Amino acid sequence: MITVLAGGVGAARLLRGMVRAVPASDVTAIVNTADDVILHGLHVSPDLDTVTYTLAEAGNPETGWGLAGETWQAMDALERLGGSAWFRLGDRDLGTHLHRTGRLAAGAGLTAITAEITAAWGLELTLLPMTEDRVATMMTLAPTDGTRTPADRQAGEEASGQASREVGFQEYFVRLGHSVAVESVRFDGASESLPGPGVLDALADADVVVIAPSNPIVSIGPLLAVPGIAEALRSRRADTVAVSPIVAGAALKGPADRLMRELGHEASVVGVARIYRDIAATLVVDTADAGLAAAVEAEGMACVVTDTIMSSPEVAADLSRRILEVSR
Ligand code: FO1
Repeated sequence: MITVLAGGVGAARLLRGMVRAVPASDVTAIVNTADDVILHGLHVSPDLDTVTYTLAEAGNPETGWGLAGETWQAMDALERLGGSAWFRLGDRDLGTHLHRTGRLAAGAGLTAITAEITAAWGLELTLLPMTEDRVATMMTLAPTDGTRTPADRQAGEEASGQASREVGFQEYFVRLGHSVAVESVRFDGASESLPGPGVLDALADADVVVIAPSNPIVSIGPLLAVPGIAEALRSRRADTVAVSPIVAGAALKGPADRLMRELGHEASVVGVARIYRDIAATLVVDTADAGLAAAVEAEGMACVVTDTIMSSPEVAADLSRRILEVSR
């Protein structure tokens, strides 16, 4: 069995390749749920849905999230009523959230509900929510008066009266378009959460564990914050392979590079190695970073250089095969 630690878009692209390299029934993805959000009374699980729709070949290829060919009648009706529609929920996507919310209200767990949804889409891989408990990524935004040092920041806040403020992940990522500097990130509820059903078994029983090229801070970070998961990974570090989401110092999509810098990490494959070296023995980097392979190895990880830009499912399948070769 291959177990993949997954966030949203980057992980979905890798999984699309993985199920072309090995039977989908051999693949289990442990998926971040700290992006989940309750909107209009509905429980939305963006990373679970992004992986589901992408693997079902029904995802919106432009955005990477939501369904292709969506209509927006419900959002338009909501706006007419003065409701907030900044988080775009398409008419068909709403069916997923109606089902999930109704089943949760009936007492079903998120893992069983996710299995119902993947079965309905005819998927054979297993998606496991990292936990069934509430964990929410919260972003503390840096004061906008541009102060940088803690002392200046303290003075700045007193002077401008602008305390740094905390917002939910989707408000940061979507409403603010992740265009604001972040001072700190926390995963509310993580320390009290339990790994979801099947999660620790999926880590213990896997022939290889792959950390997908998702955002190390806000997609993989929450997984590692669920008690038990990081420990399980450390115990099998030797056959765990991480794929860098940073290529030539930048994220292919989303704010991973900026977030890493704002939180004191180096936004490079070396910075990624420092984050993952305790839980994975190998880091896969893109050919653009071949010159940094020695620097990655100096951080204590083996470094594999290959094409990691998954421009097509076939490239993702080649990357998956390379990952599985390395881990043997
Ligand atoms: N991302 C956006 O940038 N804008 C949106 O309006 C938006 C809506 C949305 C609806 C359902 C869903 O499953 C994902 C959605 N996303 C949207 C992506 C979402 O913010 C994800 O959390 C990110 O892709 C990070 O994983």
